[in-house]
Amino acid sequence: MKKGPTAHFVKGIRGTDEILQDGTPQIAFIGRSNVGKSSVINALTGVKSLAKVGKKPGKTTEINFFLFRKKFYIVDLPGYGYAQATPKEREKLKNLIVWYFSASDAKPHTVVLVLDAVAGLTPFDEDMIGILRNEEHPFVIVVNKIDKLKQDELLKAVAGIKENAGDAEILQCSVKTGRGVEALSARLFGNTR
Ligand SMILES: Nc1nc2c(ncn2[C@@H]2O[C@H](COP(=O)(O)OP(=O)(O)OP(=O)(O)O)[C@@H](O)[C@H]2O)c(=O)[nH]1
Ligand SMILES: [Mg+2]
Repeated sequence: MKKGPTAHFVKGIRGTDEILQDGTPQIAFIGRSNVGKSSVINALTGVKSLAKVGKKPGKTTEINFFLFRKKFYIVDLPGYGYAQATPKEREKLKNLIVWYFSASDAKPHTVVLVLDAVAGLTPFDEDMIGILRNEEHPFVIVVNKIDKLKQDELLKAVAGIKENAGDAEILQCSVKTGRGVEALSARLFGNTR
């Protein structure tokens, strides 16, 4: 028997929706625009074109829910800090993100804050960490695009992130080379299939 894909798109929301409270654990991905959130989601699920990659940044205006292995929602949130968006657009996206974490009925099982290894932790990310801590959402930091740094540069970058991220758990990966993706998958979803 041919097996279907392990993940599929369920819906995109812009406000309150019954999906937020249907009991399926939500693993929510957040981070600056272009850090590779969608790429990480596709690598974890093994479904190549599940979340749209590298189209126009800043165009994701909804909170997208994907059902994974029939038992998790992978939640792809819009990226923040997209420089080219108008202030009004940026404000709207920020409000949607803040709403999901602070005002909606969502209680994400784990929040995955994705960073770009080269850019490190930006003020936007520090604001986000503040919100996650305030709301007591469990989160992990994933440093993506580690293929872009030499080993000593990477060590320095991760040390810098650690310094400013308190005692947050930090994982590393590269979607390009595949390094760290299995470990991230095990951390987020266990090894259940
Ligand atoms: N070198 C390298 N490039 C990567 C990696 N992961 C993603 N990219 C590239 O980074 C760009 C942005 O990736 P996306 O997955 O679309 O980023 P995103 O965070 O979902 O962006 P938004 O949806 O705009 O918020 C694409 O061109 C990807 O191919 C990686 O590990 N290494
Ligand atoms: Mg994306």
